[in-house]
Amino acid sequence: MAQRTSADGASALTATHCPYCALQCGMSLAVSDVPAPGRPSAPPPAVTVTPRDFPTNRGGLCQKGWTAARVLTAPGRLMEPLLRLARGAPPRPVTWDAALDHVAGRLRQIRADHGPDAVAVLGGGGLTNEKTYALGKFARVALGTSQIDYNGRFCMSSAAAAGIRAFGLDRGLPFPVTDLDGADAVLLVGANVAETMPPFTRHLRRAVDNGGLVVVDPRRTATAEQAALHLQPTPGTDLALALGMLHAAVADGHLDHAYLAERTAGFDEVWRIAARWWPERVERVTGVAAADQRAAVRILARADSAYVLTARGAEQHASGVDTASAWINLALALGLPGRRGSGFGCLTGQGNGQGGREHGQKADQLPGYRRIDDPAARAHVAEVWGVDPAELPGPGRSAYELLDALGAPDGPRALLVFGTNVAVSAPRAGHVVQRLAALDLLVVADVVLSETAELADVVLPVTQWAEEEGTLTNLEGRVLLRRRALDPPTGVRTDLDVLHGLAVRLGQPAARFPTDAETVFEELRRASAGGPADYSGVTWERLRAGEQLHWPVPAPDHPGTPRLFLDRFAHPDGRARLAAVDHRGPAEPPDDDYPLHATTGRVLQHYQSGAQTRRVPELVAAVPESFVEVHPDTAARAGLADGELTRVVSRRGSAVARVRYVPSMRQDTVFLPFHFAADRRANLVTNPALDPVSRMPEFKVCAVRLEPVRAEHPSRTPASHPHPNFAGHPHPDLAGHPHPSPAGHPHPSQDGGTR
Ligand SMILES: Nc1nc2c(c(=O)[nH]1)N[C@H]1C(S)=C(S)[C@@H](COP(=O)(O)OP(=O)(O)OC[C@H]3O[C@@H](n4cnc5c(=O)[nH]c(N)nc54)[C@H](O)[C@@H]3O)O[C@H]1N2
Ligand SMILES: Nc1nc2c(c(=O)[nH]1)N[C@H]1C(S)=C(S)[C@@H](COP(=O)(O)OP(=O)(O)OC[C@H]3O[C@@H](n4cnc5c(=O)[nH]c(N)nc54)[C@H](O)[C@@H]3O)O[C@H]1N2
Ligand code: SF4
Ligand SMILES: [Mo]
Repeated sequence: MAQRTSADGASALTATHCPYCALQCGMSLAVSDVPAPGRPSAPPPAVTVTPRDFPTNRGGLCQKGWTAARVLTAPGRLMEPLLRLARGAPPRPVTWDAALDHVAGRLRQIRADHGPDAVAVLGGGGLTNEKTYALGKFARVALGTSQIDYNGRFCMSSAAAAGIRAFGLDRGLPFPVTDLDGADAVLLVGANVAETMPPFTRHLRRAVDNGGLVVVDPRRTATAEQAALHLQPTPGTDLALALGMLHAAVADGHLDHAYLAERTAGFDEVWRIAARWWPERVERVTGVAAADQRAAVRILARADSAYVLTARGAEQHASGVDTASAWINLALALGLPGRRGSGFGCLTGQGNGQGGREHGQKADQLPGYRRIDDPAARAHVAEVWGVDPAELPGPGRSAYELLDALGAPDGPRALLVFGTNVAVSAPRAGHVVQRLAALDLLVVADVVLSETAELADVVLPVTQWAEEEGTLTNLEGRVLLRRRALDPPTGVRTDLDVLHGLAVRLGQPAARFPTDAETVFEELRRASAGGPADYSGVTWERLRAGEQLHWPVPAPDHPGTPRLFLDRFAHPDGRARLAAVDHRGPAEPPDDDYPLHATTGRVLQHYQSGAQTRRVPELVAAVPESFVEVHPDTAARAGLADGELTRVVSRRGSAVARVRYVPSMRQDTVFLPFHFAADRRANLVTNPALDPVSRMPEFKVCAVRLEPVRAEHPSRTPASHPHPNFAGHPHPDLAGHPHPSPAGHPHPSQDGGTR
């Protein structure tokens, strides 16, 4: 463990990483005024963040990173377990024993009455590798349930499925981020890195200076502003665009014939489809000029070093897997993947979005990126776990299908949530909140009273980030050690402690669920050995020594694998596969009642559901409330002035947002950030249409109309009132859930101290 403070309490530096996104920027934490253990009245520690030079961030941090330490002492930080004995009753603080006894007792009863699959678990891609691993094991072994999935289903599932289909293996970037420094050309598809990973743009400088950055985004984002060429398609038409660009590559003589012959299979079937998508036809479907399609291909084809990178704009669609495949096809046709200085990658989002999809919290998966329906994988993992392979459940429901089934006759009756705030971040969130309310038992482990925790019967306060140790795997497949910088507040426990406490109460041997993260990692090494994501050669010793280890690392003396696929792809014959995919438009096309496309995404200052960043005063001040970006003519047609409140209405529900005139918007499209709560939730309108393979919901396009909000109530920002819907704006999905933030529980709005 890192030495944190000197005896006199002066600050000491801990080298660690940011708590938020997958770039995992290096930072140092200085801690002073550490309160003595057991003295809760002592002043909270002052923690200062300074950037640290690390390859992904090169000494840069975004505003979220700079202010990350605020969440450690945020007003409303959970300090003690809360228990609600009846729906509608206020939750009361209880001891850990009382909380865990209650949860274990209810779980035993529900399992006895309805069977093991009546208990479900949801995890998150922000959890460390150790937590992810322990959560998957806890679900399969201690609960015996198949019903576990995680929020990465909403994030990387389409990219992962397309990557496995094409390359036989899914590692978001199969090369180090720093390889991009030498790129002459980069095609960014549905990625707004200037806001979602600001320090990442340092690696694009050469491409930008060369006139080689091409951005595909329906909006003119801060990223698109830096591009030599911005292709601005209608949301949900990327697949057609990729086919048009492939057509242009063939027609204009840019195919890499030798590479296609030596390293790939499937081009002929793909061409049979792409032949029908000539650029002028694609222009009519996407709105992207044929000449721009050709110019974009030319930029990539002429560069010595070129990359194609996708992110959520391309992938969060009901056709997300095929769309990602179509962009991979283009990269393969140009001969980019698996070559030094060129490549294809998808930008993983969450802090541990990569490791989080490898170690068994996904419905169809066992540790080491193994499949739960593979008998050899079951035998290997069961042996590490000391159980009979026959006892391991099979695959369960995907995240949205799981949420949709809660409380249904054949669905789960209890749900344990670790590290996701689905009441805000799941599609069709109004319906999801109704399903949560239909449960017999909702348990949420979190660091703050998130909107999901507000609905829970039992809330378990856990340690965060700088208060604990653990490993994460960043967007380039590099395993990192996050160090502990300060003691947690008295009264909170780690997620590993929580799982241990519950497992023991459910009759498991105590040693099967260790609470020490390094001990868990030692077991993860063995469980992952021989799997696609092999961590068996990674040790905390090597990480402490600063070794740069990209998986697979199959032996303790193996140097790691910074670049995959240089010699062969991971399919048995070593060849990459082009996938014969065809365009299909958005699941919900606009019509007379809902004439506009709505798309959703992120702003620089907020993270995800906002559970963390809406508690940081600087970030709230920068973006205090939800807005909707609209072309001025579109807004005028709906009778809306700039700055006015509007209701964005879809077939699922409506979200309130302030109109922002953006002249560069497409007239047929509006954009909403999804970071805000209550009646400002973008996900009240989104469409849960799922991709048939990845089960990814269509977050990035649905049909809406804009309506004025008549009697405008006095502007209430999340800072001054976090629950606008409880203030005289009842919302159907909250019926029966009176204000769940009772007096006596610290709440941002009740603590003027930091505002
Ligand atoms: N500030 C901030 N940074 C974050 C996060 C955060 O919440 N806030 N979250 C992290 C996580 S988990 C993730 S997954 C990443 C996400 O990182 P990004 O994928 O970069 O973020 P998004 O804003 O979701 O989507 C990117 C862009 O897709 C565009 N888009 C919408 N529809 C389409 C379409 O049909 N086609 C194309 N080509 N583009 C489309 C949107 O206009 C948007 O600008 O960010 C990570 N970093
Ligand atoms: N409309 C729309 N919706 C989207 C998206 C979109 O682009 N548009 N993007 C989707 C994507 S890509 C993602 S990744 C999801 C993210 O959405 P969420 O999964 O809701 O993400 P967070 O807000 O990061 O939620 C993490 C929660 O875990 C808590 N937490 C943090 N650390 C820990 C820990 O160590 N242990 C425990 N127990 N809890 C912890 C945080 O306080 C927070 O409440 O949203 C998806 N939803
Ligand atoms: S880019 Fe991501 S990892 Fe870096 S400081 Fe910002 S949120 Fe943290
Ligand atoms: Mo994500």
